[in-house]
Formats: sequence, C-alpha cells, structure tokens
Amino acid sequence: MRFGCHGFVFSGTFDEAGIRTAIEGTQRAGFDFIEMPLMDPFSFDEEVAARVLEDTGISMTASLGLTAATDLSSEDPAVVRRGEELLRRAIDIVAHVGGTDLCGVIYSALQKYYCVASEASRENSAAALRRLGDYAAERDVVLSLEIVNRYETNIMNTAREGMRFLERVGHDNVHLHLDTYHMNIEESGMYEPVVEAGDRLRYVHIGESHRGYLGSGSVDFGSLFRALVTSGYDGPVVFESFSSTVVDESLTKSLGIWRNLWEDSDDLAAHANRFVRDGFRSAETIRM
Ligand code: FUD
Repeated sequence: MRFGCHGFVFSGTFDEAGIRTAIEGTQRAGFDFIEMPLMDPFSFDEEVAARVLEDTGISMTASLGLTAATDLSSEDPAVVRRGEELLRRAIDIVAHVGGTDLCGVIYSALQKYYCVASEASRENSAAALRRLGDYAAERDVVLSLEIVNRYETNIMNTAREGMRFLERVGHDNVHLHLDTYHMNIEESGMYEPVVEAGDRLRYVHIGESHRGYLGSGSVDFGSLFRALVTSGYDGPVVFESFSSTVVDESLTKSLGIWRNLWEDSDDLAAHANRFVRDGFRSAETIRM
C-alpha cells in the first residue's frame, strides 16, 4: 500500500514556491507520495515539480475538480471539449513526472447542481471519459472517478451509482475513487461500498467528517481499513484535509471551507501519516 498526502494540506498556490512547500511538507510528514491538485493545469510547471520530486524522493499523483466552464457532463459540446483539453493537459503532467494516477471529480463540475443529471449529460461525460481513458492508457496513467456527496455533483453519490456509471463508460482504464468524507455523508457504512466497488476501486481518500484531524470526527475508519485489507486493496491511500488556513480561490468556495480546523500543516500531516499507517497495521493484525 502507498500512502500519500493531498497538496492542499501545505499550500493553496502551486507556483514554484507552492510546489516546493507542498512536496517538501509531504516528505517531512513521512508520506510516500503527494497528490498534487491540478485545478489549473495550464499554469502548472511540471519541470519544477519533476525537479523537486527528484530531490525529495517523493512520487506524485494528481487530482482535480472540473468547473462549469470545463464540465464534461455539460450538454454544450464546446464546454465538453474544453474539459477534455484540460484533462489531457493534466494527464500529460502526471505522465511527465512519472506518475500513475489522475483522479477527483473529472467527470462533472465540482459544484452544487440544481437539477437531476440528464441522459445527455451522463452520455457526454461517459463518451469523453472513454476517449480520455485511451489517451491516459497510452501514457500509463490510470483515471479514477471520485464519488462525492450530493452538493458537489449530480452524476453519482455512492459506490453503487459509481459502478453503474463505470458500466456506461465501459473503459478498463477508468476506475472508482472513494473518499471517506463523502462516504460518511452518502453511504450506509464504510465496509459495503468497498466490497461493491471490488477490483474497480483504484484510489482512496482518507478524510474526517469535518475534514480536520483524523480521529476527531465521526468517520468509522476501523471498518474502512478492515474492508480495504480484507478486499486485498493495494492502491494509493491519500490523506485529505481542508482548513481556512490554506486557501484556493475556487476550491474554498465550492467545498465551503469556512472553518479554521487547523493551522499547523506539519503537525496535522505527521499525525495523519501515523493514524493511517497504524490503522492499516491493526486491520492487518485483526485479519491474521
Ligand atoms: C472534493 C474532494 C477532493 C477534490 C480534490 C481535488 O470534495 O473531496 O478530493 O476532488 O481535492 O484536488
């Protein structure tokens, strides 16, 4: 199992200084890799990232949430085209730094919708993901669709709905990404969704119910760790947390990050690294 940390734990900006801050912080906390948020991949300097990754011995995955202007599930073909262009750029960055995964809300905008997703929306998103699945596979990058709660997409909110959407996509390079923060809102428990996703589960986010310190909220991590160990999951596991201390213009608004849940990124991340590794170790011991 590989353990990683989301870049927003350390920085809200990803210019040269922000990239360095995020990667070095991730290394200091003891993680194996960083999940780099690529909300604006066109302004991201992959040469800088490659250099800092090499210096620190840390590897990189990436994630993003699309916006209304790049929504793959839009009924406007021009918007879908812009979304595909942005995602191809993100895939190129991941491939350039030798990464293997791009995940997140890469099938719709990361925002509240005010209507049920139409058949055309679902179909546009699925068709675009089939094309992107090919593009990513040619570059040895795997795509995973993050299941988020009802206030952040209208395409799917549970692992079961995610599996149905994957069937529609029908591409073996497009998988599921589960996140405990969202599961805690939408699922009936932490165990079943992992079983339902089976071998299509490729990426896991570990986040608390309030997105702060692990263990200080209401997420049942014990069941989640047991489910992952029992199912033989061996993909990336990433700590994700948000506080008003670290601000990204668009994400802060779309995720409603108004509260200050922590100020010390180093302490938060080191605690999370221990929490997740210990959690998996005890789940493995129980299994033996
Ligand atoms: C959004 C979320 C995140 C998001 C990612 C983008 O609620 O959970 O995982 O997709 O932070 O980098």
